[in-house]
Amino acid sequence: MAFELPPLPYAEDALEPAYSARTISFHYGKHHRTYVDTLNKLTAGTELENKTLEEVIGAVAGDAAKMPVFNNAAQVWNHTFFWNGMKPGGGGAPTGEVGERIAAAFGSHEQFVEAFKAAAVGRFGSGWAWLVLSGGQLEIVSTPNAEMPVPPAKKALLTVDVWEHAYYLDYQNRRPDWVQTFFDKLVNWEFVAANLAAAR
Ligand code: MN3
Repeated sequence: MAFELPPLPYAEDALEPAYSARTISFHYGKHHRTYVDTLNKLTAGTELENKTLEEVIGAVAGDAAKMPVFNNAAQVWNHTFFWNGMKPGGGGAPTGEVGERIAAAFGSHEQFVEAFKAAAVGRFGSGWAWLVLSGGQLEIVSTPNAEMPVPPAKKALLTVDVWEHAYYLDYQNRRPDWVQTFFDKLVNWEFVAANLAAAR
């Protein structure tokens, strides 16, 4: 059973104008699809081809000889998680438990967004910024390249892709504007709430 590109949870133009159909057509249709295709080529005929995506990531993480498999498998997982963290008409401050826990951990929603932007902008080169649950506490982390927070120590709640391919067509070099817009217009807090509930 080959690994498959999961369907987008919305139409390619559903996040306009904050995140353009042109960006999604490349980011989902080319970049994400290529990670899936490459993972299938790298695992075909090996003991990895019938494992789940999570099992593949766990099996090859930290194995220098399997770095290409890890990179492509992790990028498939990260992108699917990223797409689900956005929705049409999203953004704004979260309510309920997520809102309360963000205020408790970071002071306010605005302070949370500033801290998240700092982590995203501070990630030199390509990578990801994440909201995670770590030791029962909300925490912001960033990871390089394809790496992700490793459960069970750190459970991912939300991510923003800060590879240039994620934002260059819409925001050029302005990574802080991309992250600010993600939180103002795109973030799907129901996804975060569901991940938080599942992480306990
Ligand atoms: Mn990407």
